[in-house]
Amino acid sequence: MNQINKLIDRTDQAVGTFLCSRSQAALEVLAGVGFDFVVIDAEHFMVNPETIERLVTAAESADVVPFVRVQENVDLVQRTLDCGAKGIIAPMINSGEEAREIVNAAKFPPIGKRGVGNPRSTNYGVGGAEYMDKCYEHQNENQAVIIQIETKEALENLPDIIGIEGLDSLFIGPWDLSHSLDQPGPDEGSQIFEDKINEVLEKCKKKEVPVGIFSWGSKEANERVHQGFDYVICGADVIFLANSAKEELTKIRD
Ligand code: 3PY
Ligand code: MG
Repeated sequence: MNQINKLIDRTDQAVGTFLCSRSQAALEVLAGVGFDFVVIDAEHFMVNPETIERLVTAAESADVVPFVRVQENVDLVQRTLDCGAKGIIAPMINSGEEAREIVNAAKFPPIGKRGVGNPRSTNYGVGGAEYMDKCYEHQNENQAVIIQIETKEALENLPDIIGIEGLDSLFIGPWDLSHSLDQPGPDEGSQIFEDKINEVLEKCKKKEVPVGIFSWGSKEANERVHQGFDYVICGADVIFLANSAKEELTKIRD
């Protein structure tokens, strides 16, 4: 069972958040307060591969599931999963072809074309060939491939994207989607925008593909859960820091 389904099964409403700061301490705090998963964001922040490995390792000790949002290339996908991340989120995927490329990089044959090796996720091969084969099989099942839907083109090509074997979940990026649709942001209640979100949700439900969405804060996250989303990624370490710092400072200054 892939990580997304495991999370949904365990909690009924899986909640994750982004880690933007590259900080191990922040990751451990987020784990400590009970987030189900943390997404290390290498799309919008300068995170090098060694830092990804360090944070994935720290997440294991802190008992929180580590996903990584990779950059818009496939190179990082294999190595991110090789170092032990429990899943990747690929942003800005616009077609079935692009989604297939991600699945190819993330899944071993026969589902994809990921190359085998003896990385951290196979315990460096010290258990021998048979053990490594088991690792590859386990990773095909257990490492989640999450495709981000956040453009007009992706909506148009949704039927091609959604049916791809090896794709474990879709995740809506509402901010980019609102820009791409030339609609006001998710916080401004555009009906055209909400209709599009509902369309994705319904199509995923029909195909039994787990679907998640980003929310800036808890109010929006609760609404999305009630709407039927299987999981939410709510906020980010830097957003929480900004919110509580602002609140405390205002209380002193006011
Ligand atoms: C977006 O809203 O565009 C995102 O990528 C959020 O994760
Ligand atoms: Mg985005």
